[in-house]
Amino acid sequence: MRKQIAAANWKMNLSYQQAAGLLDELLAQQIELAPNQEVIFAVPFPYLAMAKEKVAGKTNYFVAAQNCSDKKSGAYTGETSVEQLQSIGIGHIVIGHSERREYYNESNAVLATKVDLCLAAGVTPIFCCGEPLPIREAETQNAFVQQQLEESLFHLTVEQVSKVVIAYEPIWAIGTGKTASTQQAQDMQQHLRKVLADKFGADVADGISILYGGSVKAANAVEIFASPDVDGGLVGGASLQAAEFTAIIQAL
Ligand code: G2H
Repeated sequence: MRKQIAAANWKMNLSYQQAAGLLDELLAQQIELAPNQEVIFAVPFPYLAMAKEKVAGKTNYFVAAQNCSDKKSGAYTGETSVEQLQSIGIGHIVIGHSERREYYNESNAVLATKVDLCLAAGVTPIFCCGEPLPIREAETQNAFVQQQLEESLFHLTVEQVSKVVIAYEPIWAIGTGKTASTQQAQDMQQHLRKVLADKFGADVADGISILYGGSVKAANAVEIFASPDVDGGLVGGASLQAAEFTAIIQAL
């Protein structure tokens, strides 16, 4: 059975005190997770250790970094390596969020390197993909997102790709209040699973969790998560409010 995941992406929001308070409030809900359900908090770097401490002992709750360096180690001022993150117990890293691709020019090739570094360190990459509005309007979104997968994931072995979580996030639906329709999300995610099946085999593709991201909130999570190829969500804005994110977890 595929993992169903509610992943919070806090981006560059919240003070340390606000972040600690939000985690306290959320974890106080004692939301019971089924064995195949996971909750992941992708928090700013300075809060990783604090967040790790708060989720310690809570089954199926994890903390993720929002990014990592594409270099293994060395003289790269201001960067943080996968191995450094792994050494403080971080087991998940968000790779290739559209904001990284757009504002920091992260290419499919660079993201392939980051995925490799994660897998070499035993860290799960949450690999983000998705098309901008002009591509959606030109109705070429399937080929565009397929190419992102081909260029960043297709060099992996079957064993390696089985450890990747994918998040499909149509850029036109991120932080805009616009959500892809349930059918649009399902259609793309079904397409991606077929692309993965053609390359790696149906069994492998069936085991890979594909999350949807882009203005997921309490009011739409149940419907979006109900689609057969949507295995949860990567949630930005709505993950900053305890009640909203609690409802999203409960929608898994
Ligand atoms: C997409 C998403 C979280 P939001 O970036 O990754 O953000 O839910 O605010 O659209």
